[in-house]
Amino acid sequence: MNKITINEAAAILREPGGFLILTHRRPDGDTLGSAAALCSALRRYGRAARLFPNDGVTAKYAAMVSPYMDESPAAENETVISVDIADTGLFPNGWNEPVRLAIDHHPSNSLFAQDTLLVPERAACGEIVMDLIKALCGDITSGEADLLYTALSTDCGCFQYSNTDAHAFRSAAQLLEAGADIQRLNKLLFRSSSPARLKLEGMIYSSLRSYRDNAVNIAIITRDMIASSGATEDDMDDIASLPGRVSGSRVSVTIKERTDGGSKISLRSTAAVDSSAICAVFGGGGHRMASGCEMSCPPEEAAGKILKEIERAMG
Ligand SMILES: [Mn+2]
Repeated sequence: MNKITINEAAAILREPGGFLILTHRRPDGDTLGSAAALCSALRRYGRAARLFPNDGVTAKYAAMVSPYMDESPAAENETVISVDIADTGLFPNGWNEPVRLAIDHHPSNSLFAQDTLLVPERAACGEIVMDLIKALCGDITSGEADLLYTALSTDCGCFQYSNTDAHAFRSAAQLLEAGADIQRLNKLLFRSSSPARLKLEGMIYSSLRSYRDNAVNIAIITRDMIASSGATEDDMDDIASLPGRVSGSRVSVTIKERTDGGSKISLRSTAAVDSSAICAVFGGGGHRMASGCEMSCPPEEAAGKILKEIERAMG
């Protein structure tokens, strides 16, 4: 209910007893890196701390969180802290209890916790946790720097998304000075993919359809392509950004065949084209530059329908 300051949040961390830290459903680098770094700092401070188990941790992040998530017995009187969780609907599977302190950067945070440290201008929750760790311990270890760099760099797309600001670069500089191994982490997080993902990307690129001098690009991902590449849900991360990589692309469409044969459609566009208005024609919606809709027809037919609306919108 209550919004609190960084010093008030640090005071909660100094309270006696153990700490249990929650990460959000379908966890990303920000929630996992922030939670693990906070857990490490609390242990350095002399507190029993652990991460609540999250069944959605992907292979990329398993090694960095396992020292904090596994083999960590429950302590007495645990204070529950959530990181990077905007609402109770995003709690990890198996958690339905109240939260003492929420640490978050989502402007939409519903203030579900007893106290909330909310800093919406931060690109990543990891930057808020970094300030908290400095308040609690006075410094950041190289292991914590690795975890916080993971949090920050993944939430701003390796300093490429529009949320990347001067503060994000300053945070990154501090983490580098604290010993973050950015060569290893950048390779792990941004410059490596599973063979299945690469195989699927190859199929997507080689079957891409381009219109209007490459201004409109449509990718179709069939169930056959997914099966023959061996790709799993873990391999589908940010797949909707692929057709927009064609130089000169203004509207890009990714159509994924659903298990029932229907189509799930993602649209990305430059600010000049309102992609949410195009998706609204088919009962979908979203943001001006990123939106989505569903159709019960197969992908080929869906491609024709969406192309017609894109042509109309572009004039
Ligand atoms: Mn985040």
